[in-house]
Amino acid sequence: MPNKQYRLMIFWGFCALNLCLSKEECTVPQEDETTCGCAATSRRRPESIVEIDEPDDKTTENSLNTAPSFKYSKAVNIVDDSDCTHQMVEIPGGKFIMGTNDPIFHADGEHPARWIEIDTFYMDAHEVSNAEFERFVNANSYKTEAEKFGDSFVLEGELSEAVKSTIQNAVAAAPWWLPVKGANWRHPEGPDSNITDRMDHPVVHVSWNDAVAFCTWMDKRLPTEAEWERACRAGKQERLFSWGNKFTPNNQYRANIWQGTFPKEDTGLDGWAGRCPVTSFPPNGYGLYNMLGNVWEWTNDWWQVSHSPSLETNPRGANAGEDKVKKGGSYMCTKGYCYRYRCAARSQNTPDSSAGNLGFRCAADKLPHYLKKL
Ligand SMILES: *[C@@H]1O[C@H](CO)[C@@H](O)[C@H](O)[C@H]1NC(C)=O
Ligand SMILES: [Ca+2]
Ligand SMILES: [Ca+2]
Repeated sequence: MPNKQYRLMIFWGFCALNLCLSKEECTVPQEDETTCGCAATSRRRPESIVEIDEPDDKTTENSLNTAPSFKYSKAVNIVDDSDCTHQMVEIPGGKFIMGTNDPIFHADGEHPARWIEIDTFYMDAHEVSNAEFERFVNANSYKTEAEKFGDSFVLEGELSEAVKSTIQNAVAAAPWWLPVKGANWRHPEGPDSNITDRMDHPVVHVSWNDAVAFCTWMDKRLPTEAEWERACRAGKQERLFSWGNKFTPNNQYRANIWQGTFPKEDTGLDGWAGRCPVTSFPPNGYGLYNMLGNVWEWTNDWWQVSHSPSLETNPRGANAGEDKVKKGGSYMCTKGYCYRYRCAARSQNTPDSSAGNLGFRCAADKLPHYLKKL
C-alpha cells in the first residue's frame, strides 16, 4: 500500500468523523440488529416463517433454475444500438477503500475498511426495468422462480384488503412481510395488481437465479460485491453515500427511501411512496442511478461476514455459501429501521428468494457490442 494514499485515507477519515459529530445526519441509530427484516425474505429459512401452510418440499424446485442461462437465446438478436435502454457506464479500474471501520451493523460484516484493487468494468446505468425484463421473458418464455413457487414476499401495506384477507402467515422476524400467492414481477402487489403503468420501474420479485439468467442473455453478468461498491462510491473515499456524508445535501433527496413511521406510513416526502422509475433522482458521480435505495440489488458473491484487511485484487466473495450478497438498501429503508442505504452496507438472501424490494442491475467486462459507448 503506498504510504501517501494511506496517510490521505486517515486524514479524510478524521475529517469525516469531525463533520459527523456536528451533524444530526450522521448520528448512528441504536437499532436492535435482530429486528431488521432485511434478510428475512428467504425461502429456505422455514424457521423464520410462522404458521406455514406451504409444503417445504417446494424448495427442491430451485434446482430447475440453477445455471439456466445457456438455454436461452442472445439479446443481440432483438436489442440494437438504437435502443437507449440497457446502457452501461465505464467504471474505472484502480484502488478504492471497501467497507468501513465504523460499521453500523457489525453482524453484517461491513468492516473493516480495506483497500481493493479492481479492473475497469461496465455497469448498467440503472436498475433493470420491467420493460427490459419483459423483453427477456417474451424472447425466452422465461418463468421466474416466484412464478414457479407460486408466491413471493410483499409488504403488507401494499396489499388490497381482498388479498390480505387470504393470508394466514407472516415472517416472524419481520411481520410486515407477507408471502403472497400470485405475487410476481408482473403482479408486484399480488394477483389483483399489474405493472401496466410502471414499465419504467425496477423489476422486482426476481431471484438471484432469475437475475443471472437475464444478465447472461444480455451478454452481461452480475457485478461482484466489490464492483458494486466501487460503482456506488463513485470515486469518493470513505463516505456513507455516493455523494458524501449528508443524506440530503442542500435539502435535496438523492435516493428513494422511506419517510414516516415504518411500516405504518410512507409519506413519500422524497417524491415517491414505494418504488420509483429507474432513472429518478440525480445519478452519482459515475452516472449511475439509484445505486442506493429504490430496490436492493443482487450481486454475484456468496455471503460472508469476515474479510481480509489486506489489499485484494478483484475479490469474488466466498467460494460457496447459502446466501448471496445484496447491496444498496431499498425504498423501505429508514434510518431507524434499516439504515442500509449506504455503500458499505450489505444484506443477504438465498439465491431462490424474491421480494417486492429486491431487483438487480448487470455488469460486464467489456461493453456488449450492441451498445454504444455513452
Ligand atoms: C392495472 O392496474 C390499474 C391500477 O390498479 C387498473 O386501473 C387497471 O385496470 C389494471 N389493468 C389491468 C389490465 O388489469
Ligand atoms: Ca420514498
Ligand atoms: Ca438500488
